[in-house]
Amino acid sequence: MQSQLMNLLEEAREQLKNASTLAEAEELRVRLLGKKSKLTEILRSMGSLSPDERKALGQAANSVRAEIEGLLAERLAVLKEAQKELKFKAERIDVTEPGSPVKLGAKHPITVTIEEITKVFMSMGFTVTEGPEVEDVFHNFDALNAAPDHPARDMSDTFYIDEEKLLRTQTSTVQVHTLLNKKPPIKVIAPGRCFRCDTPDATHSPMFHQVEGLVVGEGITMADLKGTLDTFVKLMFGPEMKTKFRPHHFPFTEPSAEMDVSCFKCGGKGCRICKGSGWIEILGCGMVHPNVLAVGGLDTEKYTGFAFGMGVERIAMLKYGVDDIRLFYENDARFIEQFK
Ligand code: 2U9
Repeated sequence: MQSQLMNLLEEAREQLKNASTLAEAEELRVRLLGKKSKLTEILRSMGSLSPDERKALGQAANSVRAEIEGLLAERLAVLKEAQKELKFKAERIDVTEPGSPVKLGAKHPITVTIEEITKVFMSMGFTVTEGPEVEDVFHNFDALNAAPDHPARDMSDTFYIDEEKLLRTQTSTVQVHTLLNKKPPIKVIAPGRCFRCDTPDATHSPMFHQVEGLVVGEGITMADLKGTLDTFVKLMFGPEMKTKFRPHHFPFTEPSAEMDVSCFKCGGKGCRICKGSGWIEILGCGMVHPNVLAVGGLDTEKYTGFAFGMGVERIAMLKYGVDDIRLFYENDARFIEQFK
């Protein structure tokens, strides 16, 4: 039995040396020291021995067990260390590596254009006002002197939410709020989104942006309108720019005009952009109709005013040479990036 124990120890030493994973070592623990192990078997068979023999064999078996346990612990420690090393190797990171580059966005050209327009008007003493995109028939049409049968009121031109509510078709609604809530002198611009039932094409979009302006006070004349808008053009596009006013019609202004500027591209000689005329239309304007001033409860003998409106997309297209309005809404980073 003593020699059996020695063999057992040798076998254990050999097997433990070959155990290459923690799982294998665990398996060996069960096999070498567990209830069904040879060692347990030897200890169980000691019943038939004399007390002296039993004592001697018991001591020998216990020291073999202790030795195997020691070997096992040693092997486990080695394997655990190796496993840790492997884990560290797999998780190794090079902290000196440069970070991945972050792709930076850019301000949208419509935002840039609105900011530029706003900056110019603020330098001339205008304040900026905003209002809701969901409006009512009163603020969008009635208050702006649109006849009951005006075509813009039609369902095919305006997005109605219900009989009364609609998506504003122009930011004039904001100045109507101003007229109702503030006393003259009034000098405001209203930038914002507008909505019209238009089928998208190169120059139309059902959602677009406007900047509109309103000036009301005592003794305001067409000369103030012309001077303000001419100054705006020179500050916005350059001192060499010329302006020209052509008669037009809007329900909310009387008289009304459209303003042309000398062509951005050819400077007035005539080119493809200005269709040979040397001029480009950039905004509409006029003296505020007395019916509109009366909505704000103003004495139309005492107060006069002028107003103007421009399409931001149109200005951005002319300024940056963009030939299709739809490019502004496609969110293609390659397009937006060019305006950095
Ligand atoms: C009030 C009174 C009058 C705003 C004005 C225009 C002329 C105009 C168009 C330009 C191109 C709209 O974006 S566009 O389609 N706008 O021509 N807008 S005068 O007149 C007002 C506004 C508010 C209380």
